[in-house]
Amino acid sequence: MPELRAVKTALKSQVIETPSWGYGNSGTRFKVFAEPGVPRDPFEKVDDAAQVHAVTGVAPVVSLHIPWDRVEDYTALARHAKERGVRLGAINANTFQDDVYRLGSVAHPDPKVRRKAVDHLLECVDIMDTTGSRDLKLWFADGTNYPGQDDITARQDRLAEALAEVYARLGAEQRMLLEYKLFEPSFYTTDVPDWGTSYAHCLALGERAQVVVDTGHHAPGTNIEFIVAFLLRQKKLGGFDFNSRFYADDDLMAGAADPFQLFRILHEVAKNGGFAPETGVAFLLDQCHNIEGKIPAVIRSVMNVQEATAKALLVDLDALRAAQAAGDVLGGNAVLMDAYNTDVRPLLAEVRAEQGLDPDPLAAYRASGHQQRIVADRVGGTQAGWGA
Ligand code: AOS
Ligand code: ZN
Ligand code: ZN
Repeated sequence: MPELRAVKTALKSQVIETPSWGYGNSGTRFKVFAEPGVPRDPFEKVDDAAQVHAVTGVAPVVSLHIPWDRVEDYTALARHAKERGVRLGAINANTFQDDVYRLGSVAHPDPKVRRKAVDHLLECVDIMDTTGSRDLKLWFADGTNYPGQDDITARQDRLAEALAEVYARLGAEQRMLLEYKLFEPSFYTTDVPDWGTSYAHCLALGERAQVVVDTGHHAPGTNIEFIVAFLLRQKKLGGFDFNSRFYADDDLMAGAADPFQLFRILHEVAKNGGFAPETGVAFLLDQCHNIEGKIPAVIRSVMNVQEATAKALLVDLDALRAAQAAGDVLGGNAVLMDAYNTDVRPLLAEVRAEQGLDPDPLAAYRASGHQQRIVADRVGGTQAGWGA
């Protein structure tokens, strides 16, 4: 059995990065329901992220999205984060919301549009230099809607050229994380549709280019844990965008739709050393909270990731390997299910108490008075997400 003290230590040192855009208003293309008290600027988003960290103890990093989080002075924003007990994490680029990107960004047929897109990515690296961020996170909406609209191979060439220019600009400690997505907003071809395409580009670029697995970006039934295991083995797993999906890129709370899938994914991470900081796997949330309270939803998501992590760390790997070596199919499966079926909530409550935290982060947040304060103080919050 895994040693309980080691499990607790691993749980205490877990780092979950929360997304600035998860704290703002968002919605579907049908309606954005505004929530009172949402942040009016990136400083207030950082304030909300700090609240999540204050009650969970494992969310000390907030990732930014440029231009949604564009500020005059990034040093001031980084300092503000530090004062609040958190730090700035991945810089997410945005090459999808300007009119010129109708036919794509880095893979656009027009070199002038490609230049604008690459310049934006280079600007994001400048920002990373100031904020001390390690990761440039790239997701491209690029693709086509109709057969014949553009040349698939030429688009790959343009994409590769753009990525190479940006990769060359990275500092020695910085990484490029390339996200893939099956479809949407392009419906016929997407230029980075799957982990294989992302992996191939990252391989060509170099060791500081790695793949991001957004759990919502796959076809139904895809075995995501296989992808995770494969990428870890190849040292190409840069990180996760955690969220839940029922149908497409739903961006619901991580661990809500399929906690068993999250456990299976994190089991591969645990088994293959992915929680060790030196492996560099970033554990981000990429979520939008359309109808639920935003800060409590982020807290719940962090707790869901913690619960799945605890279960993954409780897998008896010795027993698992023994069963596998003996060809004991049901035995191996039982080892995994035993861990998954363990109620880890008392363990996590204990871990939090040992960290000087309230065992119940949601109750702690409710008692903090932060929600009442922001509703009273903040008027005219910003809309996070598409089109913001
Ligand atoms: C888009 O579908 C991707 O999941 C992005 O990672 C995300 O939603 C956001 O744009 C951050 O870049
Ligand atoms: Zn994502
Ligand atoms: Zn997405």
